[in-house]
Amino acid sequence: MRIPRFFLAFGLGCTAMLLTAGCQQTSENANTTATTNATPPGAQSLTVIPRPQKIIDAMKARGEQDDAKPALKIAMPAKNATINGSTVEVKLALSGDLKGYMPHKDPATGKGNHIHVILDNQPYEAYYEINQPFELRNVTEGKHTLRVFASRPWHESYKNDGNFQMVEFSVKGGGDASKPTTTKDGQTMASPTPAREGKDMARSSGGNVDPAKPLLTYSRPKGEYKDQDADPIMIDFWLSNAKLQGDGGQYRVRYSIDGGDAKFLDKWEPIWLSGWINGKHTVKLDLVDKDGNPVNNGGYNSTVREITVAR
Ligand SMILES: [Cu+2]
Repeated sequence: MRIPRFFLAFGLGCTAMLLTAGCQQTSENANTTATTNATPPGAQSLTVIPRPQKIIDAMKARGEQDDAKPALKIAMPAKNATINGSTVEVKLALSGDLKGYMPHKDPATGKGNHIHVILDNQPYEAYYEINQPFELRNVTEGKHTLRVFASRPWHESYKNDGNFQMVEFSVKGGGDASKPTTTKDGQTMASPTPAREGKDMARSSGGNVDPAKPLLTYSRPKGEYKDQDADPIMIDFWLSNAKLQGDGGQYRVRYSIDGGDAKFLDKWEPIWLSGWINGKHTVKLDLVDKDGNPVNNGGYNSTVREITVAR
């Protein structure tokens, strides 16, 4: 059958337009996954909103806990300890003015007070039952840092002195994330997973951090945000040896979403951002001085995390 040239050209044009539209959609949000392609394309416009009412309600329901001043100590690993093998046991001692604050996961809701545990500059792991050690598994050989601080069920950290602790330690004969956990002799262990809290860690090594110098510790957001948890999303961080401009100091925390414009946080408190579109996003936090210059401390003061939003 003969197709008139006009229709042929029109058809090709449509195909080209469709292809172009597809490409544009992809490049606008390069990390959009297949499951989120149904989302109408559009620019994301984020706004800082006040502390959400559901968190205000949760604070009220917790009595005095929000005024607690937890004091954490890292009992293990000891400062500058060398750990033989790839499993690092973390033991913490919690004291201070707790006002009823105690880490624990409610089995019904899967939520509760918990400690944020950060190996090197990886995303934190949540640690709930602190009467038992937390295991960092498959930790690679070499020098590492461990940072911990107490947090609330909605992941906002307590920001009092003494709540943040950091130690440096080393691992000898460490793990390899691509291999199963093995014994010293190289045999696969019969029961590699004890009934303890813990996590297989990604490969990383510790930064050359000076604990006496300004240090920005990225905490939230991380991971996957679903449904009502995906809007708004909280940014939260820990700050050591540095005061922000709005708190009478000279530093600022600069943040950028999806590589966009730099915005500044001048008070040490969380913010909530509303307006996320589905897909993958990056969140970058940097500590900068009064002139806007990055303040380096072992590479930890500039952190990018990828998160996934699925509303
Ligand atoms: Cu948390």
